[in-house]
Amino acid sequence: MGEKKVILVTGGSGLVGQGIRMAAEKNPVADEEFIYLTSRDADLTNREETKAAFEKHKPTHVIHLAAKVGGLYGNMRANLQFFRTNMQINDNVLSVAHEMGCKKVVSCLSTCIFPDKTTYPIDETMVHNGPPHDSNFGYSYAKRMIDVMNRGFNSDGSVCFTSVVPTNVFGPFDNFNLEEGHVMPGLIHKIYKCKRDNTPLTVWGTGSALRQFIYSVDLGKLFLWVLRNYNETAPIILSVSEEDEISIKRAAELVAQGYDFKGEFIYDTTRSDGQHKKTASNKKLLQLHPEFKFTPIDQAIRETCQWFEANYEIARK
Ligand code: NAP
Ligand code: GFB
Repeated sequence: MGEKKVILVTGGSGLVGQGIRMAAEKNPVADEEFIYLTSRDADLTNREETKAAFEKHKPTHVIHLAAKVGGLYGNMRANLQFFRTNMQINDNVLSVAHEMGCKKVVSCLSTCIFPDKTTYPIDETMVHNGPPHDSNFGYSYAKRMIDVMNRGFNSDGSVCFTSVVPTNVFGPFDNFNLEEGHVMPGLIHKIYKCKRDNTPLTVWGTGSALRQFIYSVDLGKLFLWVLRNYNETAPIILSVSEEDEISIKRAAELVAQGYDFKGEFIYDTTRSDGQHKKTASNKKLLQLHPEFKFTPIDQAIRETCQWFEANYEIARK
């Protein structure tokens, strides 16, 4: 048996954190103890509270997820707050983890932080090659600074601070709030109500934007693989393949299938489409982890619709 690992998961109560918890509970490893933090345990924008949480749990490893997170419209309304809050959280967590002697920290970027004007597919070398899409510049620059700090903390070679770059994530325990959340939970929430009330579905934007979606259950497994096997400073994209990219219209059709909803789709084109596409390559992941199998998206959406329906009262909405 190896040396005991105490793995602190910041943002452990959220969509991605719950995906990691499900993966860790399904395949437990004897020398790994997971601790899932929520903002009630510590407000990580506050350095004293951050330090107290680390002193209490004495982690050897950190999966750093905690962040101010939102969909396109939440970001468009509050870019400065997304930048400042996430800069505070990230600087506190990474600097305290380093001070406390944590051996490895896996932080979380996002495929929406890459340059808006770019060639495709996007890969891990392109993070800083130009300004991000204007709709979420605050969140994007704060995320990019994680990569800068990782290079700084790793400079003496004694620790491994790295990051992953998930594409759009969805699954159980998501934020289903229509104005602040992401598209997939928004469609799941809306179509649940359209089916219940026999009303037409309003899709925001033209429906022509393209996205790659990863199921939180799959992402949880990939986070554990990164924790145990990936030790480069450079980030690694965690996404389905380019050919799995779908339009928002197709995503809405798949959610409608998940609920057997046959009502009308209305497109509210007064709402922004945001980035048209942010097609990312998962070539590096598949070269290092070739046996990984993603859940088919129609199955993942169906399971998430079932979770939402069964947990409607407690779901964040
Ligand atoms: P989420 O469901 O909103 O969860 C956010 C987590 O961060 C929650 O546990 C929340 O705690 C915690 N948190 C927020 N502010 C905090 C603070 N001031 N102090 C301590 N904890 C705080 O978000 P998510 O989708 O799981 O995102 C997790 C990570 O994945 C983030 O870094 C995000 O940028 C990244 N990511 C997400 C997506 C996506 O599509 N969702 C895509 C790419 C990357 P409470 O529950 O107590 O509020
Ligand atoms: O997930 P989402 O809000 O953010 O997706 P992004 C926005 C796309 O979905 C736009 C369309 O093309 C919208 O027009 N859409 C259609 C909807 N109906 C809806 C709906 O009901 N709700 C929402 N939210 N969108 C985010 C970044 O970009 O990606 C974040 O802003 C984060 O920072 C996230 O990184 C992963 O995919 O456009």
